Amino acid sequence: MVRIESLKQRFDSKELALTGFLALAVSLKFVGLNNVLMRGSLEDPLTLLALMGTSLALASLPLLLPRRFRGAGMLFVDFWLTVLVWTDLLSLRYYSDLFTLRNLGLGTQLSAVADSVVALMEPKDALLWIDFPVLGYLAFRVTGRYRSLPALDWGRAGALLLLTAILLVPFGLRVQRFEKTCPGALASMWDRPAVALSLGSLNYHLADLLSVATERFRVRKPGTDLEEVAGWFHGRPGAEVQRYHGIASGKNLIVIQVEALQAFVLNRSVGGFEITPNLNRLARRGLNFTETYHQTAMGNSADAEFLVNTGLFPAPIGVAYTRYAGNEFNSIASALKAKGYSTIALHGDRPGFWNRARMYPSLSFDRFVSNRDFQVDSIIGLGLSDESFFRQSLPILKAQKKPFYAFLITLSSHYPFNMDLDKIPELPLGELAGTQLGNYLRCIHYADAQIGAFVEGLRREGLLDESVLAIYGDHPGLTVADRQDLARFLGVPDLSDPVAWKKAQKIPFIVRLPRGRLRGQFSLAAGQIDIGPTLGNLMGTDLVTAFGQDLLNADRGFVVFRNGSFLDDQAWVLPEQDLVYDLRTGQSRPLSGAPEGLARAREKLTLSDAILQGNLIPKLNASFQ
Ligand code: GP9
Ligand code: MN
Repeated sequence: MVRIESLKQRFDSKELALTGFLALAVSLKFVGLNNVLMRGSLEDPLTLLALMGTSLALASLPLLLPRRFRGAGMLFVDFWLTVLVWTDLLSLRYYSDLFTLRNLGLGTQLSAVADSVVALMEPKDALLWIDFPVLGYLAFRVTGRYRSLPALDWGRAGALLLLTAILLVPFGLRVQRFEKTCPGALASMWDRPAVALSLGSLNYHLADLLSVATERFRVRKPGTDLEEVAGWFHGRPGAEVQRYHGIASGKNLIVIQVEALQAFVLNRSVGGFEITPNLNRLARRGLNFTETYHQTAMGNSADAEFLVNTGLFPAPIGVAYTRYAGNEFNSIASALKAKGYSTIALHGDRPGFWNRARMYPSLSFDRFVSNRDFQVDSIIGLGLSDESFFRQSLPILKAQKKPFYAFLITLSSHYPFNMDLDKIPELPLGELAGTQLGNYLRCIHYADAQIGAFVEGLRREGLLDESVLAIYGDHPGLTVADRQDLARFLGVPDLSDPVAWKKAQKIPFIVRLPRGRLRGQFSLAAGQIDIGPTLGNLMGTDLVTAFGQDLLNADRGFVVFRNGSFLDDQAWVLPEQDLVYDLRTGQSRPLSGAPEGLARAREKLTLSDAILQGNLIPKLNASFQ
């Protein structure tokens, strides 16, 4: 009783009412934002409670200030949270994405967008500010009369901090539930609007803030300095001494990253139907790297793009596309731009997904054609159907300034492979009908047909023989849940041993040179990180800061994975598990001492991480001059 009395004395009821007003105004703005993202997206009571709790917690913070600054503090909170909502709205209109603190470093891109910011504003945005003069007036009335600066009141501060902590409990519970249903989603932030739909838009920002603020505690500094990284690259032989260097110099480069494409589908039939007739033909008549592994980590599609385009490893924590879009990069596009190429990326999803709209300029793409530019006339799953995507990409490439580098990312064969199946042709699947594997085969068959039509279109337009065409899969689509079905389909007794499963997850990597020049099967172990150097060599450029190798000149495969495991043509080493697998027999044995390759694998990862964390590419480039 005594305590409550003493607390009562410490809080002015008018100030509390003002705090409530501010919290309500802030809540309404973020509720409105959530409704712009998706109507009814706050139906979940915990999400709504978390949004209101956080609003009230933020609105209470000015009460910690000396009396006479409290009104100004409230205006400060209101102002910046309103700016935040407005920035989100503009960002949604421009990028279909939300603001993130991580993109604050993208100054150069901001200046490009600055002109259009005003154009993005709408008269109704003024509604966001109507509470501001009201709050200003009331705050002046309530706190303007205070003159003195009382000594710090610990009881009051303690009560307020306790209240804030309690108000943030729903946020914590909501995050916990989200992490259960979508593990790793907060660290990867693959789709910020989706996170905001789950957590509530205000709490998305809180999660973003916490993630940025705690980053330096989570990221271990690689302790590698510029000289060490530069020394590593300087010690390598230059590309010009390599075979086939520049064999396709001056030609266009068209790279297709195919969603969830695994290698086992190639040259395989179901019910007498070839699953991927078009990829099979391309593989037969071109360069086919049959032992290619995906090296993606948390960033799935985005990591695949990153590995291929930069020759760097995915980020050790989080996702390079969302965390390091402000860095400078050497990339296939930057190397080809230096030779006078125009560069373009095309994808049928929202531009903000995986932060692509911010990342592509950093990867030196001149233009990004997304679902905002395509006519979205048919949708499968996450976005524009592959059929429409390729149909509309063809005239864009035809009109593109030559020579060009075009990077196309497909979408329709996305997990869980059952979205809009009615729009995808049937396959005689037999007992696989209706299973995830069966649906996967249908999606891949569909994607293959669209690639086939695109290749024919390129031929018709006279582009095919003027271009190098490269196709690869971004990451596996099937999961361990499909293992038994897959084993039956492949006619093998079991896929539960790690080597068999690892091999079942291989991805295709196929290259067609103009007029089908160069063909052959290559069975050295390869990774996505090798794709850039291999294509770079054919195009007559050098990706000077790539960690992969040109597969046409390598005599040994060496593939390092983000988790520190690595493989060559004989063995797969898992240092964390203290195991080596023989890739031919599948037999394992414990590691005895440091295996060959361990130091090299670690070194590559450490140096790549140092480049990302230190934004070292500009300095490295200077060291090459
Ligand atoms: C989204 C698409 C899918 O645009 O690239 O990404 P994923 O979920 O495979 O990382
Ligand atoms: Mn993908």
